[in-house]
Amino acid sequence: MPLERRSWAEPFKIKMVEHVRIPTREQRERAIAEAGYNTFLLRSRDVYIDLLTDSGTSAMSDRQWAGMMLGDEAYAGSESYYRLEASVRRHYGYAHVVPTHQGRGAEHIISRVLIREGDVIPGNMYFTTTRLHQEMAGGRFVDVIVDEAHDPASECPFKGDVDLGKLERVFQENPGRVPYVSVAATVNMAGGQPISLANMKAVYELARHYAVKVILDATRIAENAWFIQQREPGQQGRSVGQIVKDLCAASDGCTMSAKKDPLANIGGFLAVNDVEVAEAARNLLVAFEGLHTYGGMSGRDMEAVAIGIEESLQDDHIRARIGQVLYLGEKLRQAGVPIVLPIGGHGIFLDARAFLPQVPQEHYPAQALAAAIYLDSGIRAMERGTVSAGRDAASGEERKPKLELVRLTIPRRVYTQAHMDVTAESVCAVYEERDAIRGLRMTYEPKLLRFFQARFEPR
Ligand code: P71
Repeated sequence: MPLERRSWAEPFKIKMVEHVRIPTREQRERAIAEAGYNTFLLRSRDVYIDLLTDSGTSAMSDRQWAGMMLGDEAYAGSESYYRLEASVRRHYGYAHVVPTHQGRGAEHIISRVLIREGDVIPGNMYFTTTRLHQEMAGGRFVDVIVDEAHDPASECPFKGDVDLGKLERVFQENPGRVPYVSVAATVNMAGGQPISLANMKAVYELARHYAVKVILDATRIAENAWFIQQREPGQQGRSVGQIVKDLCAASDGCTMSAKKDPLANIGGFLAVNDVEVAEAARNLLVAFEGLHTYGGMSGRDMEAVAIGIEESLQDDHIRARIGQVLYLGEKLRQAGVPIVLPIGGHGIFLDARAFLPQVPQEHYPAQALAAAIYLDSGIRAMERGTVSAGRDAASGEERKPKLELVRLTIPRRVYTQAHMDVTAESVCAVYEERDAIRGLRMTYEPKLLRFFQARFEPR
């Protein structure tokens, strides 16, 4: 039954609740000023509906909590590690599993193992931590995503696809200098947009032809698989789990942040098929993460991830998860609010350039819009524009991304439809008052991943 015709409902009922405070206008004004107009610097007690991220913010199931009690906290050879390993092998199909404390731990390790100084890593749009680790290992990231991905209004169903022409050019221009293709499913910075299975397979074929590996960022792969099931010819009637396995089979390994799809509050892993890569990764692991049977996670964390993986691949779960995102997105679209289309997997991305055409990019329109939404209602969103893009590693110039976005990210299994209604009402109210919103000036700029701790003041 298509999502458009029948309403979705959560395939669970609620067993425990956490109260939230609704800050007053006065409290919000003080809080955002104290946070330097950066939503990352707000205290969560000052937030009403927290749509900063879907990372580590999911509600765990009773089964996951029960698993936590069974965690084996042995330093070496934990049973919980072996359960995690079995779950990863079974559901994603890779041979070797290297646990890490979270996604960027896996990115750090794989980047150090595979990248040499001067290497080039093509990928379907950058992600902040992924690119940083590639650069810190001496590599340079090159964007080879299809052009449609950079156009918020394009309704292309697979905006996460790699442009095979661009990819082949990178291979030809850098012989011997491309260690792997970095493919994400879904593509976070493009708006949670999926890559098609056909494109994933074509990338793998082309890379194999040039003897280049493919490393998949599987952080939101279940959401990607859902879009494939809904949109890709020949994929209807196949389960999300089957499609996930096919996507993984078209790669040599993956990095995973278990804080997203796998429904855990912390955790991650690197999984690969090549035993030598796995051994090299495990050697570095003991220096940076921990022993190869925990990698920075406690036994109970590994249990939560192992069970969460299984739950994340159930069709009724993913249908409700994306159904909720779609519900919010449709409300905003119908109200004429400019958002990235098609509506993505993990959140709604407001097009801040179209929303605030009076604010030039140097005045950080997306940062200003996120602050304005918080002021209106206590809802916390995240800037995904110039501040996130940072500076070019070589020239030191500010990067000017085509996409200047504000992400309203929906945690999994946490908020109700009424919370989505309140969110839509707040964004619409800000949209009505948009002419009064001015840009920001940066007053403090950290060197690495500046968006986390940068401070601003109103212009
Ligand atoms: C998100 C996050 C968390 C985050 C990271 C950096 C800046 C702001 C927020 C994390 C991802 C991700 C993808 C596709 C790898 C990581 C790193 N996303 N790949 O979207 O989305 O995983 O956070 O577990 O280290 O809010 P990690």
